[in-house]
Amino acid sequence: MPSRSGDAPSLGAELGVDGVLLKQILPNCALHEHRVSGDDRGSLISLQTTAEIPFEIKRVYVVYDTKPLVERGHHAHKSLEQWIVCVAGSCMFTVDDGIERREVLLDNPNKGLHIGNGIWREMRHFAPGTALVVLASTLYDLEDYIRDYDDFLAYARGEMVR
Ligand code: T46
Repeated sequence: MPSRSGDAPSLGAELGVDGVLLKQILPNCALHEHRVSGDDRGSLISLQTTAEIPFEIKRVYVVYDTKPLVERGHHAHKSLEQWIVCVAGSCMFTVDDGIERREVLLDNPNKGLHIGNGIWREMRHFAPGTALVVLASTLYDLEDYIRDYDDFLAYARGEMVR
């Protein structure tokens, strides 16, 4: 269930010890700044469970070869938490917990968007060459998806959905 309906939030104060909170976007969604290790050879960002990522990473996927005029997402997850890094290009995320809807621009690998459970997300305005690396807290599970917005609103209110 979404965290605001009574369960403990899946993110927040318990965020990894090295995490720097840039902005709390929704109670269960936040933008963080990564520590960048740079030298004259270039830059490196390391993300580890418990150090930066406040969940065990069970899956990693990459979204790339994105098209400027398409939209992705348009779903929520019942349980899944994700940490999203835009490693090239930029795109706009819309996140929505059923009460508030916010937009977040991901345009630099030094930002990490932590989306907790029970958040509707949409992605659009992909710049050419955009690539997202997504760290996920669970294995791929089609049953975890809520794809209908009205079902999502019902879920956010604590009602049962299919
Ligand atoms: C999310 C946003 C940010 C797999 O086979 N394994 C996987 O782990 C995933 C995530 C997807 N797929 C397949 C399922 C579809 O045939 O890859 C295809 C595209 O997936 P989808 O339409 O779900 O992609 P997005 O970009 O709309 O959403 C994805 C994630 O599914 C979602 O959890 O939060 O990225």
